[in-house]
Amino acid sequence: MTADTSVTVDGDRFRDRFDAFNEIGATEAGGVNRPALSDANKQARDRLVEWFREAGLDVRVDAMGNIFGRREGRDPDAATVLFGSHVDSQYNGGRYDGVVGVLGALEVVEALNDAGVETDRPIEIVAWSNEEGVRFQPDMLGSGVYAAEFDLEYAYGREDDEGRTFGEELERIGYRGDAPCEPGDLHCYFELHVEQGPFLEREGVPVAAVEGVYGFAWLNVTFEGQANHAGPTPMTMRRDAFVGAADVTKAVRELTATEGTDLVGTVGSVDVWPNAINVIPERVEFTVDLRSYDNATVAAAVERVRNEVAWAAEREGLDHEVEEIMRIDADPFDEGCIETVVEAAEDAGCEYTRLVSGAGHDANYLNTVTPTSMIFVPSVDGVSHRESEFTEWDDVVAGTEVLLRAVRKRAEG
Ligand code: HGY
Ligand code: MN
Ligand code: MN
Repeated sequence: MTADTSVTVDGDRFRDRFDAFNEIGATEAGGVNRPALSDANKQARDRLVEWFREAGLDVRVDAMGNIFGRREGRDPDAATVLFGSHVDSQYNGGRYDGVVGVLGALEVVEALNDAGVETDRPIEIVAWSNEEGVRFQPDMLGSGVYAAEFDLEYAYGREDDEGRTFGEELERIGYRGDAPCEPGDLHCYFELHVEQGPFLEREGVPVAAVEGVYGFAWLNVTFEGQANHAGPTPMTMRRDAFVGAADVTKAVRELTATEGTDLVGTVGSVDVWPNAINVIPERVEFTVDLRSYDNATVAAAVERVRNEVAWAAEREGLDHEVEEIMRIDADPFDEGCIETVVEAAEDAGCEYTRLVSGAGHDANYLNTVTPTSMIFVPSVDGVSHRESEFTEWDDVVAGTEVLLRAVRKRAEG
């Protein structure tokens, strides 16, 4: 398909919509707080459904609360081109993570509507539920059920810190939809997303065709020691659960900071009980996030962390438990879809590069059910999962122009 510059995104319309949307759950520090299935997430969902309908899309919500907007093509029997991302956020998250991909997809539909373009294939845009996995682990739960990685019963039973289940909360916000959570006849999937790393900015390039996503494992580790008075208890009599957690944290850093490996590791969430200044910690529960583009590297790291937990427990006389919350394989995206993104960038006259994503995305799971690729735009200072997350609007528009062309290449003939 030759470059047709008559169909183009409206960057101002898109930015107005983006700013209005991010007023929902806005935080003082300029970020957003819209965790999955929260009241703010419901408000965001309601706004999306309203905008999807205004754009003439046929809206459906599936059993996991994934929201789809469908635009028919000339050939009703043709497989669907699906594209989108997520709108749930970290507790103190950024305005761009996920939202750029969902509102960018809507902007693509608006651009096609403005130009009166009818595609051959039907196209669908989507907002996946619970991509972040901060309130309900694991992450990418909505796309994971859709791709049959998890069953509905498991997903509905996932609990947040207050013991509320995913199923109850989905019901409470009115997004436990009737549509089955499973793929229809899909042609391919694209996802526009901010890079969430420093590479594109360092290269001075506005767009990347994403070749694949790191695999990763999430562990939940619990140490049980013994609470006691911080004063009179001799050091030789202590069973301090936090010392165990500190040892494992140090080991994760040593394990990942070794030269020549792409392995990264994070101890991100720590719960200490009783968490009092003058009481020896009795119980510490913490998470370990391990990632690499090589599955064997992740597997070896999980094994080593399990050993480090056992050794730390031994040294400090602690009981211990390691639960593997999730494991997802690294997977190269579909070469054909990567090529489509590259051609789309060339058609848009946009400088581009290729890279692999260290962040997980719904595209990980979509890639197991249909040919998939992603489009990245730069994150200023490589920052994400922080309220100061920022991407230059020209770069957002450049990425959306590439998404528009990639979708058209696949949906028109
Ligand atoms: O963890 C991730 O990479 C994604 O934000 N869920
Ligand atoms: Mn994201
Ligand atoms: Mn994220």
